[in-house]
Amino acid sequence: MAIRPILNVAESAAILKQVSAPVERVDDELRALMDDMLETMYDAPGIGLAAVQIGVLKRVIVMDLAKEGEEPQPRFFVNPEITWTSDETAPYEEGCLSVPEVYDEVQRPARVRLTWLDYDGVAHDEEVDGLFATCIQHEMDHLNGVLFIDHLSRLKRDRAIQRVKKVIREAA
Ligand code: K2U
Ligand code: ZN
Repeated sequence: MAIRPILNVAESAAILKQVSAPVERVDDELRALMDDMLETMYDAPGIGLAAVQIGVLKRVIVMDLAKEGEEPQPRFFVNPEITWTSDETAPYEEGCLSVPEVYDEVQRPARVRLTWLDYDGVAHDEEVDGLFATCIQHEMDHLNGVLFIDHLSRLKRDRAIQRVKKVIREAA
């Protein structure tokens, strides 16, 4: 297991804007990647992470929605697909590990139906809501080269990128 650097929009926008490729097979090499993604996410800390955020253009997401003090509940999504979205939407104050120190409200479908392969390559098909629905849509956007700031106004998006550039400059 290894903690990998997380790409940010100020330095790696070209990679973060790319569409990730489907996974051919769920094997030990892919499981090693998912282990690294999970360790990197916990270290950030975050509740979700897409492979593109550590520079790997594969359609893989990890997530853990367990709250502080709860038993960790890691989830692995290989080749996830959203097959249905509710008309009803829900707002959430989103952040992103690739857009540090920027938070803003994003409206997304409140419920989605999701298919995916898990850590062992077993297929799943579930309808989800709440933070699970919000987070998986945020991560699926990453797999399609979309950041949550792309859902904001042009002015807010440009200001967000300027803010990240300042945050990265000051961290250097
Ligand atoms: O993709 C990422 O950068 C991780 C995201 C996941 C996420 C974004 C928006 C809404 C839900 C999940 C976050 O940076 S993880 C940080 C976080 C923690 C608690 C609640 C929301 C975001
Ligand atoms: Zn993100």
